[in-house]
Amino acid sequence: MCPSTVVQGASAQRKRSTIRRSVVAMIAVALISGMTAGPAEARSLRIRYDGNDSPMRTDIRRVVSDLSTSTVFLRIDTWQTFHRWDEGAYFIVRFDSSGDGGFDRVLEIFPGRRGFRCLLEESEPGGDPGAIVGQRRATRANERAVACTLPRSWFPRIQRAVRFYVLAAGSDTDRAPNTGLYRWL
Ligand SMILES: [Ca+2]
Ligand SMILES: [Ca+2]
Repeated sequence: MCPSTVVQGASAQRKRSTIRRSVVAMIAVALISGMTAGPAEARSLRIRYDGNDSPMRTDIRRVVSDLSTSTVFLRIDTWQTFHRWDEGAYFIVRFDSSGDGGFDRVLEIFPGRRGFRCLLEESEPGGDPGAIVGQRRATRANERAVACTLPRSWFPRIQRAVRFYVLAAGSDTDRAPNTGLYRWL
């Protein structure tokens, strides 16, 4: 065997073992990312639509909810753009989270000094706010949306039958849904 053949053979072997190592590394990465993405948290994205049915700038167009094992996400989309200083830039959400027919939490989304805030309060069965449970900064994906992400632990006990409604409040109001309550987060 001529020396150059030996050298070529050794280099081909090195190349093969490098490829093998890369393949093993790729499989490991795939497995790890699969493990993190695989048993993903149970989510429950729900989208509800409400008509252009009030003269308000903050007339509700869509209510999006998503419940995970650790958070309650609620987003309100409006038909028009709105800002903190607009009249009626104030939303109230009343929850019957334990599904027993009386309200137990009130969420107020209101304009703070630096942006919208999400204030969660306990509720009287009739819907009047009581003691403060917690407060978080709201997020805005665009000028027609405002959203709150709250710890699920702030709610007493979320049942599948959780019910709620959203109100845009100002000199006028828009309710979503127009009658009754949304079911399930
Ligand atoms: Ca509406
Ligand atoms: Ca409505």
